[in-house]
Amino acid sequence: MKKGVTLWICFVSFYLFSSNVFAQNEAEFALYVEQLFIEAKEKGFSEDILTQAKASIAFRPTVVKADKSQPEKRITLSDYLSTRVPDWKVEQAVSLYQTHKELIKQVEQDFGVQGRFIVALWGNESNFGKIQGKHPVLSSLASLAFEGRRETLFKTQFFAALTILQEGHINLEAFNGSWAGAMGQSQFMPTNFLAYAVDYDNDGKKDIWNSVPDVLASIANFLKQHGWNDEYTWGRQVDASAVTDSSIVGLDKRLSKPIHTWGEFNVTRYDGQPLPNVPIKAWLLMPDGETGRHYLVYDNFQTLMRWNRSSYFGISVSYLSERIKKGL
Ligand SMILES: [Ca+2]
Repeated sequence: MKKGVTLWICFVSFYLFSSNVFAQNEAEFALYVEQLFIEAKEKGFSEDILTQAKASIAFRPTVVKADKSQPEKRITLSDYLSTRVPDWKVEQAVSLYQTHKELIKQVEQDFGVQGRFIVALWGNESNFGKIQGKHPVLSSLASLAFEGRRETLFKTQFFAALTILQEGHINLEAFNGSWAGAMGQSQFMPTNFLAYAVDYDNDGKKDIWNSVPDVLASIANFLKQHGWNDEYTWGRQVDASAVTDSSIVGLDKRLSKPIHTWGEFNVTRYDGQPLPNVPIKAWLLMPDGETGRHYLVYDNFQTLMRWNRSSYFGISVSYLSERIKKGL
C-alpha cells in the first residue's frame, strides 16, 4: 500500500477512535452527573438550585487534561522569584496598598495580620484580581471528580460549591475559577471559602470575585485562623553555607530552634553578622540545597505553608511582602 494511503487510513481510524472515546466519556459523564445530583438531593440542596446547576454542567476535557499534565517543576528559586515577583508587580502592589490604605488598616486591626502579607497573597494568587480563571466551577469540579484521580477530594469541593451557590454569594453565570476550581481574587477552593471567606463590606454576600474588602478580609481571616501572629514577621534570609549537617534543615515541627541558637550551627545573618538574641523559634530552610538561598523562617511561614505547601510559594509571598514594605 502506498505510504500516503496508509497514513490517511491511520488518521481516519485515529479520528474515529478518539471521537468514539470522547462520545463514550460524554455518556459516562452524564451518568456520573446524574449520580452526583442524586447525592446532592439527599444532602438537602433545594430543587431550584439543583435544576439550575445541573442544566449548567458540561464535561470539561481541558481541565482533566490540565490536571494530568501539571508540570514537574524544576526551576531554581531565583528563577521562580523573578517570574512570580517582577518589578511591575511590586509597583502595583505598592500602589494598590496606597489606594486601599484605610481598608487595609481596618483589616489589620480586625484580624491581626500585617497588610503587606495580605496584599502579597492577593498579588500572588490573582494579580490583584486580574487573573481569576474563567472555568465554570461546577463543570470543572464535576469533570475532575469524574476523572477519578482524586474523586473524593473533588466531590467534596463540588458539594461545597453547591452550598456557595445556594447561599447566594455568587450567581451561576459568574461562578468561575481556575481549571482546578480555585475561585475569585483569593483563589479559594470551595471548602476554604466556606471556612474562611468573610463578608467585610456587609452586603450579605461573601464576594471574593468582586469585592476588594471581602477579598482582603478573607485572606486575612485564613491566615488568622491558621495561627498568624502579627507581632512577628515571616523569617529572614541568612547565610547557612557553613552548615554541614543536612538533618537539621527543613520545616518539620521537631527541627525548630530559638533563633540565636542557630549561631551554634554556623548560621549567620545574610551579611555575616551574628544572629539576634531573640526568643523566636525558627526553622532552617534551604529550598535549593546548599548552593541556593538560605532562610530562617518563623511560625508565620508555617502558616503560609497551610495556604500552599510549596516552599517556593511561601518564599515568593514573603519576598513580595518585603518589597512592598520597602516601597511604602
Ligand atoms: Ca460582601
